Amino acid sequence: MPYELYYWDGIQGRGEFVRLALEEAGADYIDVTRDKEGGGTDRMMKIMQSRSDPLVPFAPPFLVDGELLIPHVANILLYLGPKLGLSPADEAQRFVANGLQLTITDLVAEAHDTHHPIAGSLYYEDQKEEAKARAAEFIVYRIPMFLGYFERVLKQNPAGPDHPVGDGLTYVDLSLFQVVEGLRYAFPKAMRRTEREWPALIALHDAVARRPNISRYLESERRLPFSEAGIFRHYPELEAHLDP
Ligand SMILES: N[C@@H](CCC(=O)N[C@@H](CS)C(=O)NCC(=O)O)C(=O)O
Repeated sequence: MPYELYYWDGIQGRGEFVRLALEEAGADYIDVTRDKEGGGTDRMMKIMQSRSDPLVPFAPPFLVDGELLIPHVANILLYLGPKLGLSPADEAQRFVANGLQLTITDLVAEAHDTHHPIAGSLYYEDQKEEAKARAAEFIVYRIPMFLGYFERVLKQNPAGPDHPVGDGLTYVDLSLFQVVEGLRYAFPKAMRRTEREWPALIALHDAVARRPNISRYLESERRLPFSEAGIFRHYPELEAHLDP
């Protein structure tokens, strides 16, 4: 049975962190809302609106594997990692990987809040001034804190700086690739100015991009472009205060 990934149609969003793992592993999966059979979004809404299923998820992404329904990116990757060969072999190290993935979850939430600092239910245009203040803070303090942290994790890995945890590729490597991609899209000026401060992280990003299954995926139609409907959004006014 193929895995079923449920996520909003038309955007990379948080679903992309799961897709990258499935794609790297060459796993058999259905991206339900994009499936050519159609009706996927209705199926997803029906699952989320269930009044009887004890596994009812609050929000996508969620993964269905047979009888199991698993919500939350980090939780999905904790589950899929060993099955896809994308987790450390050592059990204790799997919790290290999960901790890193949960930090990525925090970063993603903060990246979202740069364009929706007041409420997800309001239009960006209705919270633009607050977004400018929030994005300025994110650019100056939070991007360096998060990326500086991941750089340190890479450099402090006893197995070497090629991977954040253990001595082989895990889903955390793939998610860090997506973090760099997303931040480059959303804040190109800020990233151009600062990313040389994180050489190990950028080297990891480049190594992931070169992996055969990932590069094939990135070239495929399955990889949607970033857009102003996703998590990482590019609004030039949010970094207009920076030099080119
Ligand atoms: N912690 C969850 C967050 C899930 C989430 O916020 N999903 C968004 C789409 S990216 C959503 O549909 N949220 C609906 C809501 O918060 O009301 C995860 O990491 O998967």
